[in-house]
Amino acid sequence: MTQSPNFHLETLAVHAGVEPDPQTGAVMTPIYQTSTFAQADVAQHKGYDYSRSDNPTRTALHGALAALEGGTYALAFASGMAAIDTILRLIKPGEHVLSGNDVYGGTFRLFDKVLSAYGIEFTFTDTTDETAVSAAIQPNTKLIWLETPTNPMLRLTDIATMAKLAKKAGVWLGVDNTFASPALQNPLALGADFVVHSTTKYIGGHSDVVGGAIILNDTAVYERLKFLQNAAGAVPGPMDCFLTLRGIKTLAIRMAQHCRNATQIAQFLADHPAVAEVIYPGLESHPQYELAQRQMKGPGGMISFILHGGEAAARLVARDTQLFTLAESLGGVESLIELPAPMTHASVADSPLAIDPGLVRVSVGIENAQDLINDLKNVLNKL
Ligand code: P1T
Repeated sequence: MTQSPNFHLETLAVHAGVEPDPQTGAVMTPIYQTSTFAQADVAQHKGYDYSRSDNPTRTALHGALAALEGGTYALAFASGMAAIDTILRLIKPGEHVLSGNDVYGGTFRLFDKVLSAYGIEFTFTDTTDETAVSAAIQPNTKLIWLETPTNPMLRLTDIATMAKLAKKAGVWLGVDNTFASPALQNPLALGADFVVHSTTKYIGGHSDVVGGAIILNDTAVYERLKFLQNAAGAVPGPMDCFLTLRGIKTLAIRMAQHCRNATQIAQFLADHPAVAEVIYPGLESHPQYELAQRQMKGPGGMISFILHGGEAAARLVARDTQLFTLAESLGGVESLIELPAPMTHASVADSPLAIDPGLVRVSVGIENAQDLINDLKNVLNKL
């Protein structure tokens, strides 16, 4: 497909990065399930020599990811954590990273338990507070890292404001856009230097593949990241790239349904007497409702809530729903429910980032909204 900045997301999701196979005309990108490629002569090949360095199915995925985020370059990884880890390899011992204080538990663990030991300094700050971020920037700061919306508190950071701040300080801004997906928010357009995704989530969309991605515009930094990726080797296999590409085709329509369903469910929860608090960027009660309206094309499919019955009630709800499966992860077509404190965010338990053990997080799928509401109602009415 001729790439055009004028195509809308729905069109890009179906076509971007994908061309009919030059050999056969196959409309779907083939799964080039090969580790290596024949060479005509020593070091003479058709652009591919070894699948850690590159693979045609991965190349197609790179094209799709770059187009979705409106970036020049994309790199696909074996997981979201591998993508984040590769960006952090741009930072040297003695340099400083300013991270949001409400990031995914695994991201916190990587920063605090792994990379700190290699001499990289981290400060965890509330990135919703511009003054706090300004004050936390140090002479050796190289990177500001944030999620918006955050996992699992669904706090929002004004990306454009952070980008201005980062530019003024001469530091990079990295945004983990996993919760919004490229359908709802494009951080590069707002001034971020890197966008990261756990493509395991909305981009893949079917809970059948683990993957990650970095999208960016800077050529020199891209070359360095590509070098690091090949040197360290956390690449996705061809089948994983194919599954992710296949998922991307329906990203736009899935996100629209996730948003519609979650909006109805958040309202239902807010009205239910067993529920003490609902956190959802699409509710006017969200403290950053106005920012959500301005920065996001939709409020997303993730909802967090707290019950009057606290942790005991939360555990019952998570155990007893039928359509909402009790499981980690998010962003798939099926609805999931979990308790971040003992599950996805167990790694922040003993830190200042610890999550209320009574917080319930749901990833609202694309099923019928009323069926999902009935499932929650059945359990909540028993509390
Ligand atoms: O699981 P992986 O593909 O490595 O992605 C890590 C990751 C990065 N960023 C965000 C915002 C994430 O939510 C995740 C993974 N999160 C879960 C598995 C979860 O259930 O929250």
